[in-house]
Amino acid sequence: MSIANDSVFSHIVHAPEDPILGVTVAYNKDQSPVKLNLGVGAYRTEEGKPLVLNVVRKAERLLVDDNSRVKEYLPITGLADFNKLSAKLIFGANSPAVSENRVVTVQCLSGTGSLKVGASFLGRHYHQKIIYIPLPTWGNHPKVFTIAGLSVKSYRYYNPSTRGLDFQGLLEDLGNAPNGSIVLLHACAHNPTGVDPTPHQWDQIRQLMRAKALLPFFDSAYQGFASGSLDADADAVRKFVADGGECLAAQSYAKNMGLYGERVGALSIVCKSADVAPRVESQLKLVIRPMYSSPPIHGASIVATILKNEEMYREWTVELKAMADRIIRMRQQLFYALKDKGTPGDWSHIVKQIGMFTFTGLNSKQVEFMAKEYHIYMTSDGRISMAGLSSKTVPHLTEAIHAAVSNVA
Ligand code: PLA
Repeated sequence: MSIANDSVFSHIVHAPEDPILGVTVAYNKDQSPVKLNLGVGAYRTEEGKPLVLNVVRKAERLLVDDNSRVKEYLPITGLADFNKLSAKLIFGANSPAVSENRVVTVQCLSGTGSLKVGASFLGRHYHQKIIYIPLPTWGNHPKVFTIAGLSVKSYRYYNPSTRGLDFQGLLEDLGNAPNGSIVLLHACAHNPTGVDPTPHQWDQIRQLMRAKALLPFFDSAYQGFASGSLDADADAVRKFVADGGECLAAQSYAKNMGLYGERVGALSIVCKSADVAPRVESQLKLVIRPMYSSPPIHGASIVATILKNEEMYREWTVELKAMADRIIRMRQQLFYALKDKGTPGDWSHIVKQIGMFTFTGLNSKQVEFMAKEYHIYMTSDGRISMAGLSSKTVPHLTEAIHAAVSNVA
């Protein structure tokens, strides 16, 4: 009898690749010298290379040269300095919620880990087990919240015909949500659509949500990447905190500090009163301890080093703005290239949308065609990472889009 056939795992079926990370797998297999990966949202330089910020290199050198640093376990909640500084970064330097000790912040494994810890906490301790997520949203959201035992529903967000916000649909769907439901909101630079509510619309969303006691859970994966300003990109979150109500916020340093693989992030829970906060924190520790015990030390130390040093912080904001500006330039270059070429269709959404992605409107057949004929890779919903584009590759992408919309229905 063959041993292979006896595997206790022989019933297991092969799972499909992840819709976003699987694009990189396909790209890696392609042998073409002109191949281009616009799938995953990872910043590239004009030369198409990954970027480690100068200020990050500097912080790492300081850390390495500091012999007083050791590799002991961090507390379950992570590096205390990092947590304080992260709360300040998202809620603002003068946030009353922070100074009144109403905010609990725990270091987590990047944005995904922060969402996961928040979701598990809510699944265990929050009375309403329903979460509303925008349609569409980042593909990992429904998975993270379902596994936490929450029932995932969606609210209308994007209108394909206007390529803008379906604001009426959003208000209707949140208006019909059961009281107390959790609502996932992208803090800025909505992924995948690049469409954000205006400040006035945010205000209306906030008022509706507070009136129905809907609990906001902000996903802030792109602070600084939308406008180039860390403060402007935190505006929506800060408005919700300023009204005295409660909310959760998941922060990621993957994009804005380029710390993708270091997995640095934070979950904050803003409570109404300072007496609740320590109890919430004690329960977060019970979520984290059996999951991964305590978070890694290196990435959080980099972030804390930069955030607490005025000079390095300033340097970071300059480098961050340069990344955001390059993305905006890519939008303009692609838009004008398509216009000059006379590519059928209205492409103005490329310059109107913000953040890392353009939601092109290309359909899955056209996406497939571009991978096959032009070796250009993107997610099947037609989302392209503008951060993966450069002046050198804009013409090739323009050719490909032109051919796709001209030849594939
Ligand atoms: N939230 C949103 C809205 C995101 O777009 C991403 C990353 C995350 C959270 C998680 O990021 P982190 O765990 O690395 O901090 N989205 C990427 C990568 C950039 C991915 O899918 O993992 C994307 O291409 O959509």
